[in-house]
Amino acid sequence: MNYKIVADSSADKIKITGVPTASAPLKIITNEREFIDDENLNSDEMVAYLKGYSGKSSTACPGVNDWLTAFGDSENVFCITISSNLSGSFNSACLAASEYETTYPDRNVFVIDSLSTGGEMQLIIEKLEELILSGIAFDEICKKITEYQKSTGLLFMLQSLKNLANNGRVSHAVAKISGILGIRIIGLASDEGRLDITDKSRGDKKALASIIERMKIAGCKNGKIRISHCQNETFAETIKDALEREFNTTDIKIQKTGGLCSFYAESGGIIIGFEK
Ligand code: X90
Repeated sequence: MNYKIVADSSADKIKITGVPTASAPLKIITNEREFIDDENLNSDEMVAYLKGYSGKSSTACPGVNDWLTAFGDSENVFCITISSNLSGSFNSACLAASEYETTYPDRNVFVIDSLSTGGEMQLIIEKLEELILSGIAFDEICKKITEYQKSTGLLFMLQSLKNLANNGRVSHAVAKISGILGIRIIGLASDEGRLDITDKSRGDKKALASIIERMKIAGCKNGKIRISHCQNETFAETIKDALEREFNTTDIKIQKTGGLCSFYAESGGIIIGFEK
């Protein structure tokens, strides 16, 4: 029985090595250029280009064929998507899964709606790797991963909500506040997988205090934390040090946001997946 873990590219770069993986790319589209969020994308160049571009921009989720390509010829596939309340990715993954299982009746695909993105998807991927390597049955892994999802959360800190507002993922009224210099918008992925904005803090110091407070309230414990940043490595390191002290945890990793999260989190944005 071979296994594969597949996620859309909103999960950022997949780092596990114990089980084969594949990423289904989302796309970032402007009137002039189209960026495919795969390993060839230079997201810093994309962010720089977007800074100087004033026309319309949008994104597109993976199509059924992108998912089928990612499944490859694996017997057991675990497929993780960005929140179904933010994207059509989950829907197209479900269509791909049913086509795959109809064509190959001996194969299984379990599609997981992360109700989140970025670092929380990373945590789900890492837990799947652990469960697969433990040798338990496919159905058992499905049950355990569904249970695990209840014990993970996601916090974000954004300096601009422009692309989120222009694409209808937050209201323009809320986005306006984020245009004020020095303001950091902080929030959590809600239970329904939407952006739940909780704080507007001025400057990094106050933002850090709000981040810690919100993570405490959300039930963050001394488990794993996965931080992604869009061109904000210094502050990501500061957050890492503070969270290590606050939650007495040593398993914190930092990585750059991929294309999709860079587009929406924008320069300076930080996304934190954590265990409760
Ligand atoms: O299908 C598509 O075109 C993709 C649409 C994605 C829209 C939102 C992505 C947000 C990414 C922002 C902070 C994290 C918020 C997560 C809340 C569940 C990054």
